[in-house]
Amino acid sequence: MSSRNQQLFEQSQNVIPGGVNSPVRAFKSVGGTPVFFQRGQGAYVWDADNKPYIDYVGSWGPLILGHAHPEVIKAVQIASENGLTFGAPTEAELEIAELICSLLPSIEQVRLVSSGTEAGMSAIRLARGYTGRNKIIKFEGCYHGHDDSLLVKAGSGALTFGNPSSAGVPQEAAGHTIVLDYNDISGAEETFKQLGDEIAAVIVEPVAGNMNLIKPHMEFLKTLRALCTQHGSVLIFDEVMTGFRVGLSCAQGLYQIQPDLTVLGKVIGGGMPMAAFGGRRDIMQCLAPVGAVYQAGTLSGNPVAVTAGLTTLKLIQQPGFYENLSDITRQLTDGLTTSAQKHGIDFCAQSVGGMFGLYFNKTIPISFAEVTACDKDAFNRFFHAMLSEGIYFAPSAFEAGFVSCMHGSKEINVTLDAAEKIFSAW
Ligand code: KE4
Repeated sequence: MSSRNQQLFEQSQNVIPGGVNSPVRAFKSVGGTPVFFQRGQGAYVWDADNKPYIDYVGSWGPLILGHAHPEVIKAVQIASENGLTFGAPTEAELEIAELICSLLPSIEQVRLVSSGTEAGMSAIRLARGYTGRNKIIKFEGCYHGHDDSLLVKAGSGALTFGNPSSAGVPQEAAGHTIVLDYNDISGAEETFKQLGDEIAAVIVEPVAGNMNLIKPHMEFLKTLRALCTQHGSVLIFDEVMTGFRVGLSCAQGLYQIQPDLTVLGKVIGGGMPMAAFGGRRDIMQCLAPVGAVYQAGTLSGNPVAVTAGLTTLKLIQQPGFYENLSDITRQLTDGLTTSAQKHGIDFCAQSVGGMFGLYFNKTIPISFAEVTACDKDAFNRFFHAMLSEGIYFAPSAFEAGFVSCMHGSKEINVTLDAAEKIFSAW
């Protein structure tokens, strides 16, 4: 008899394209039937057949406190009883804006929106409006949401402009975007040498998490900062994933690089639809209603999402929060690596704060080319074997994984025992 997951997936595909509301959920990369979840609590989720899993996706990053944290739920319940949205300013929006500005010195002003895509798209428009320039630079393998300007793949050569990476994106929209290689310092230097005063912005994931996890070379981020300063371009750190995930000061604090604009999402919404973009006051003042760059949103800063975010941002400030999160994440990556290598399997892993990457490869990849050369079939085999053991990793070899503060030694040991069982029979 087919599982409830299979029944629901078959039914969903009749009324929802691919049966999902976001492509990566469809398991296209790993194969098989996607898991429909009905409940989450702490480090655990339960599928439509009521099977429990230890969850290492956490809704792709927002759930740093785990599922249904009691303080977040309570705060959301109270906020909801006072009204779901007003389409008018609220004190809660002021409170979270002041909190974000206090936590990130690079952010002097911030605008709340409802998704990371909206935040990234708005930051690009703002940078273009501020500089009066059109060209932007992004990096192969980095994902900044599905705005036309950013759904772009590398052109034929480093200095040619991008081509759409999706149907429906006009060449005119993609044509202003240059796609370079992540961690390629000389490529960035050469591009700015040729086009520097035409570049409105560089947008980069300061730790890449959308081509599995790729750490930046220290010199890479420093070079981007120096080039943007030299040419009057806006350096945008897309911290939708790394924001308050890799540390309380985000990746910009970890690597001590001050961007001009920062894009945030995921953790700041605490599981509710909320994102933000912010940065230098002189740039942010170009935004309507003060400046000429238009940006708006019916549910931007709605009080329920803001309350979930505020509660989350308060709880992650607890002493030792990130030390513990980083430690438990490292226990996972080190344990998996030790187990796989003991059985002669080409496997390695790494983590930054509460996010991690798993690679079926001899060495840790440092570029898009290297990560795409990792053994995807081996990952898919591992993914499904672990899923059968009740361990839910991201359903793609090209995604990062996430740990919450509710993952403890018990969850890590159960995960490592399952991995040892799988690797010993590899
Ligand atoms: P959203 O529009 O999905 O809220 O955010 C887009 C986005 C922007 N910037 C970065 C660095 C991101 O990682 C994301 C979204 N991340 C993906 C996970 N790789 C979300 C999962 C999905 O697309 O369903």
